[in-house]
Amino acid sequence: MKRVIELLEITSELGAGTRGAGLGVGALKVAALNKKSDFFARYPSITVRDFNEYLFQDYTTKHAIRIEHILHEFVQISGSVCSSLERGSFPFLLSGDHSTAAATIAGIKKYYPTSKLGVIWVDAHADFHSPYTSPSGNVHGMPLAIAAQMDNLEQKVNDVSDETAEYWRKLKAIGGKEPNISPNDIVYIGVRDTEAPEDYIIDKYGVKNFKVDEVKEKGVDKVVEETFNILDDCDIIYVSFDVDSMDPEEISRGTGTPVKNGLSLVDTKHLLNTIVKNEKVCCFEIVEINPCLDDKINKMAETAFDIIDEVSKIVEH
Ligand SMILES: [Mn+2]
Repeated sequence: MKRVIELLEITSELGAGTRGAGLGVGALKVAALNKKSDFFARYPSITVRDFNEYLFQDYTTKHAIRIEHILHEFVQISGSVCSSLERGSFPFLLSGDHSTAAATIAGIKKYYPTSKLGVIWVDAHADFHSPYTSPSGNVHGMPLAIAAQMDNLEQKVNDVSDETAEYWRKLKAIGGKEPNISPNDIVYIGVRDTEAPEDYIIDKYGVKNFKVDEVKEKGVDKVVEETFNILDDCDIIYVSFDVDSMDPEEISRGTGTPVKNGLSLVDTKHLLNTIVKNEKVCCFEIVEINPCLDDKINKMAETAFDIIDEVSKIVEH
């Protein structure tokens, strides 16, 4: 079946610890204009309401910062993703911080409640924290724990307030009672900055992580082949691309939490282009472009734009 892209523009940055990820979509548009690309004219686009106005207010939930407003935002995003799928479209999300991926997953499962959903997570981070384990309290480190309904109390380091616990329960329940994904149906690519509680989950469930060196040694084609073998019993697949998976020295530091020794641009393009060729891929999301932190003017967004321009054409091929 032909996949028809619908862009979802998500400007929320409530889950990030550094300000500016909400400007990622704007930075992509500037890149598109300067490159005289028709990308934003090529596809219909929907803007999802953000709740960034709450950034100007204090928060009370330090182990899951602004979680009550993130919950509101999740309702909007999951609804938009589900509606897009209902229209027969391929939701292509241009997002701010990575917390929203949990809402995207919830939206996919809302439309495909009985399908087994696999997740390809291209990122420097495992994003498997909960309020009970997070060192920062930033929810952009928690989307996979939300989607898999994982508290990881065995590795608890924080005493979480009743208020936080209540919102955390609601956040995990987005999309239904059952977890939206199983940890076994996640494949990481490029993850290289994790904390002990995340390593515990990765080891416990045997989550595969194709590290940067493994990608270099094996080559992208082999990595993609093995990724789809691991996810062989999944009916549909969601691809989540955090730009911090890429090497900050080669590309730019225009992202909230850059980590050295990342994927090269050549490998990243080859990787994503090959992954989205697979017809099981039903949704793509790019996150964490932060032009305020860019040390090379708008290089991160320009690079990210080149990537999504190619990926989008392959999706619709
Ligand atoms: Mn991430």
